[in-house]
Amino acid sequence: MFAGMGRVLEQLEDAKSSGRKLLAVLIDPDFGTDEAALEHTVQNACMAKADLLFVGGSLLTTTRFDRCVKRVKELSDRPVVLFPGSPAQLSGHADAVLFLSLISGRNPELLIGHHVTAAPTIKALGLEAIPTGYLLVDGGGPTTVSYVSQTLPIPHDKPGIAAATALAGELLGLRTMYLDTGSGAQHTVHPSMITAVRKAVNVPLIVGGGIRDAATARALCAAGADVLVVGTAFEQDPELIFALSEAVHG
Ligand code: 1GP
Repeated sequence: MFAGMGRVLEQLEDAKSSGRKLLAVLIDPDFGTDEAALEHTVQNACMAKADLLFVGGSLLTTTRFDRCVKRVKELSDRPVVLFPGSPAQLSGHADAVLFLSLISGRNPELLIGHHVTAAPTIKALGLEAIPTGYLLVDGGGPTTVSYVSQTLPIPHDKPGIAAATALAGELLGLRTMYLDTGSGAQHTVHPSMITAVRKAVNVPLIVGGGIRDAATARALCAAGADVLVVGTAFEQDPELIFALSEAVHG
């Protein structure tokens, strides 16, 4: 779908305007230390025509982040986009980086601090930075991201808070919104919250956390998600990617 790579943000915007839904496969760099599993996941992602490969995680325990991104890029013909949990997760082997502001939280380091640290490196590496409002939503229990970020998620049944937060992010100039219940969450973002945010903003909506089956993927796309991100479910069952890709692409 993304042959002849252009800027990733433009590709997201084009897909949104034409109503094409996208699937992003999230690769946890720690999982990526298992070379055979990494290779299998990336090959499946390409065969299943997943649209994007995200690499990143809220807690990094491997020292081989750059090598993982390089390997993903070598193995795939999809755009590789960093989803960094910290300024340490940057690599010139990627095509773009989600330049994340955790706008559901009130931790200044995640609203501007890490950005100051990362900006010179992003420029030096020549990475496309995609200004992204990150909204952490309660998915049924504490997640690594809520603990590591030291922020409170938006309650799952408060779509109005999510909509107002996303609108503020759009007014501040952010170009995509990422609604996430966190990796391995019990529940996905509720479709009614996605619809409320969809009505509030025009930017592409990325939705992730706890997506494990095709019916859920279809419901989240129907509610207004433009990009679905799936990580944990593919680590547990690499073949699931084929059914989810079909559900997203219709
Ligand atoms: C996490 O949205 C991603 O930030 C993906 O979540 O690992 O639960 O698919 P899962």
